Amino acid sequence: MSNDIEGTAAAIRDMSIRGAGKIARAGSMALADFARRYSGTDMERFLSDLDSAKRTLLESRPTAVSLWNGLHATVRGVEECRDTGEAASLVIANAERFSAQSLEAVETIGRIGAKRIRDGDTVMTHCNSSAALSVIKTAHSQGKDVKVFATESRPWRQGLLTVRDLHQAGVDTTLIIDSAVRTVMKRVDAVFVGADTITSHGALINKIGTSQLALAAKEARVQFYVCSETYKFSPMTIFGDMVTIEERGSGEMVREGEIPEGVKVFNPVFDSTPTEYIDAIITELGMMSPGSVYGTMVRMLGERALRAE
Ligand code: RUB
Repeated sequence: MSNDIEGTAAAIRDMSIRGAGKIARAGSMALADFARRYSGTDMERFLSDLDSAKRTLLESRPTAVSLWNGLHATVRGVEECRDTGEAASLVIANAERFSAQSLEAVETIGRIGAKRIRDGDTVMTHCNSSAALSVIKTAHSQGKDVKVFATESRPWRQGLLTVRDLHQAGVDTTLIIDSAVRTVMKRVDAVFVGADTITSHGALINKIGTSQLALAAKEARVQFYVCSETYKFSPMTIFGDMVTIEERGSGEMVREGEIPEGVKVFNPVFDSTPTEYIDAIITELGMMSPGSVYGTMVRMLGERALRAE
């Protein structure tokens, strides 16, 4: 297995590369790199090596379907190639296309979502989502006066990345602890969060605590928007598969010796927000209701692909 595949998988696992969009692009580019360096000529061997590279990357983190979709988009059509040269070129072209479209989607989501921010609005965001930040930064760059409350997002504290990014863009930003969400929600006009996975019935899987923001927003009658590229829609959920919620180590929550031996630590890092808490999903194809996710996926995949499953 190439070092780049192992290296990228390790970087995703230890979260040096993180965020659903970024891990999908990094995985896809790692496959392109693998294809670029491939020197063998045996097609069967190439396909099996490519498949194990894909599996190694997929095993790095289990929750974000963006990784699965990105890797599958990267290897699409490779089995029909006549030789390893053609197959490698296809993998490279697929990866470049996926990456470019993925970055373009984040920009489009920014333009669409920014229309939901009025001059003088205060918004809240959670964790660190490129898609959600694209919305906020676009609104700011259009000259709107927008204030942001950003959650710390324990235990990994991705909120610190968010406040640095927003501050650098010149946005008026306030960091809050996760447990301040309900108190602060009274001052908020809209919530914008990202997505790791959207199920076929429109539920959102995102950073742990997202569902608490949604609940507090509903209670305070604050709009709750999900910013999600369509490659975060999960085809597997159409066939009844459940989304695996990643659990990470106790070391992210407590240091050695900080709690008595025998006390257990539970660290799930994503949660599920039911559809009834979501006002709209902002995608590169436009704003849609959670109820439109299934139809959109069927159109994107083609009904024939679904029946073949
Ligand atoms: C990141 C997270 C982000 C989504 C969307 O979790 O939950 O909200 O991945 O991000 P982690 P983006 O830090 O554990 O990866 O919009 O950048 O794809």
